[in-house]
Amino acid sequence: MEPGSLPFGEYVTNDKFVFQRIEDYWRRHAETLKNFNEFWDGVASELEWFEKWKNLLDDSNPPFYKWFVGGKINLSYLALDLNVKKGRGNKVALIWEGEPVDGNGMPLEVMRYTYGELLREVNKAAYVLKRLGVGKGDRISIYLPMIPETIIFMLAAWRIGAITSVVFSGFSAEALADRINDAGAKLLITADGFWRRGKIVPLKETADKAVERARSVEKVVVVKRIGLNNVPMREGRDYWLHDLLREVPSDVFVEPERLESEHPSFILYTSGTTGKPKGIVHDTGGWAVHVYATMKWVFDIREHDVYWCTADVGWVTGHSYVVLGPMLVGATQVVYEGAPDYPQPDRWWSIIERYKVSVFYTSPTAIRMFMKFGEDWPRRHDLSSLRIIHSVGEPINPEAWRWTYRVLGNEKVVLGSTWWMTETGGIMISHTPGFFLVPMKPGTNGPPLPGIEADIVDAKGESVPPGVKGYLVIKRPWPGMLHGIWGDPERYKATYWARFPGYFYAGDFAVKDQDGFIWVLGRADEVLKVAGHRLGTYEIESALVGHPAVAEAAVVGVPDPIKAETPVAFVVLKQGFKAGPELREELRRHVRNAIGPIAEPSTVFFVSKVPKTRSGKIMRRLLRSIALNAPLGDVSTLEDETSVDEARKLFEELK
Ligand code: 6R9
Repeated sequence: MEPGSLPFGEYVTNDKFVFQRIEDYWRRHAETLKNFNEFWDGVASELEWFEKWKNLLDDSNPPFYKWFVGGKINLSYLALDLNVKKGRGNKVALIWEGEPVDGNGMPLEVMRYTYGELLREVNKAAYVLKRLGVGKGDRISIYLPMIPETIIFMLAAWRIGAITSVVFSGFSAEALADRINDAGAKLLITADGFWRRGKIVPLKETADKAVERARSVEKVVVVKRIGLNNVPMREGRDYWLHDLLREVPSDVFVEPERLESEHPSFILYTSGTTGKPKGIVHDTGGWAVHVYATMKWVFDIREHDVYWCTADVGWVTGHSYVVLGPMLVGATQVVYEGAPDYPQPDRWWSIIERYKVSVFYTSPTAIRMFMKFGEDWPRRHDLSSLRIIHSVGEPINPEAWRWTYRVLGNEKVVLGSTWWMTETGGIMISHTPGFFLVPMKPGTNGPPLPGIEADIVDAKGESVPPGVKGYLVIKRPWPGMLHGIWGDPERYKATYWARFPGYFYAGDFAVKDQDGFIWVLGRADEVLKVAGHRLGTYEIESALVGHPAVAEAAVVGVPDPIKAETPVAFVVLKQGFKAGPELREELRRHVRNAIGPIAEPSTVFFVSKVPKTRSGKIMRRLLRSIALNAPLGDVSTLEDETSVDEARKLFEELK
């Protein structure tokens, strides 16, 4: 979406919801900002605290803000004990479906956990963690697929005040080792393997390679997901979870720790523009308040809803809106193992039909893939239970919005695109059917949430008028905000708070429309969103340079019809190495092994130079133009124009 002339986007409403006037939303929104402290105080008071906070927001040492100072809280208590106390002990909290199916396409493994059962499982897991020597403030790395144990161990860790560092199960051994080392995790939890598209992914093998390089790990807990034979277990270091559980008293109760609001609950590594991924740190109380509020406002969860967020727990969406969010509001949720298009492109639609999913949270990439498969697949299923659908991870193009609204939503749903990021901890800009719903527009993110002050500014930090593209900033602290980068306070300041002093810099380009709705256009920096997954070009370049044949590498993102963006690499070889299809494949494989399949460049171009500015910076804009065969624009700062011509020539030949 490029901002054209105003107004952009038609209004869409339907008679299933009450759509209110946009002016009235802004009036309510202004009140929340005017009475900022009272507003968030009221929201936070809906949660149960062991001790109430003394100071709602300590902003005496910006940007090191502290929320709900003096408050004591526990996420596992809120997610489980409290629901049981409120009479939801027999309500299903989690429906899990494995990938393998029978001859009729029905899942062979379905597990249901009530809130009562989940509380028992989490107590057992917390007991296991304690027995293994894990305590408050210790970091544990979790390298697990989408299975109930992943959720159980995250909640168990938060019960005892341990800090989780979940690493996406699609990441490589190297990426896992880096994250373990940075966090200084003493325990790793992994599984023998998992199913994806009919194949077993042998996770423990990869975990073992990582642990060889991860000095801090003392013990490894292995979940038997598949029942693989010959899983190498190292005596004294590796433990099967089922063996550990055998020693746990069946009625064990582990007292939830009364944690300070600012106690870190998780570290999640995410890509930036330079260097290795940053460990984004989130607190306990502020995160809980933000996630709880957005579950109500954005997803409008009611007692009988069945909620399904398709994100993997390896990403922030899985943290906030799979593990914690649904449980804070006592919802029933679906979690699945596998892939959207396996064994057939209607796996998701069969899940929605089978469990009568009513609130659905997914990604534009998935939607675009389903559009390609055609309407027949969803039409074979009864999707009439759906009432709210939101997407996340990247901009949703208006065509994908319209397809979803018509084909999945039967024009009777609220359909939005929620903007937020790992750093924000929770949704920041969205339509809010559970608060105050304004008309939809295909492709917009909508207005900032209540209590959130977002704006779009120019390079000087001045607010820009509607229709003008600028940088998205958050002008005030918010409860779910990050609490720094693990072990690197200077980088925290420099990355987020230095560009526009006093404002949080998101790194996105955005534009406002005439109604004040925000349309996020994409990253303003060298961060890629490949199928919604966040990757730094720098990370991929480092991986390439790690190959013996590569002298220099430049990576750019180019548009892709399904994944939104895909990495393309330009590589300068060392002397003595010969460019060719074999080396190209080897380099792609090399990146796959170094980071993970999501980072694999779609193409590698061999060039003799990488275009650079006179000050030595790679001219990515130029490479992108070359890869897209678009006009080059201003090349006056180029050090050596021949490299542009050369890259362009090569691109022409290789297309
Ligand atoms: C939650 C998540 C953050 C980046 C963010 C932006 C993009 C996320 C979006 C969106 C347009 C949306 N992004 N949601 N862009 N519309 N609804 O994705 O976190 O992985 O940290 O990525 O994703 O570019 O800056 P994370």
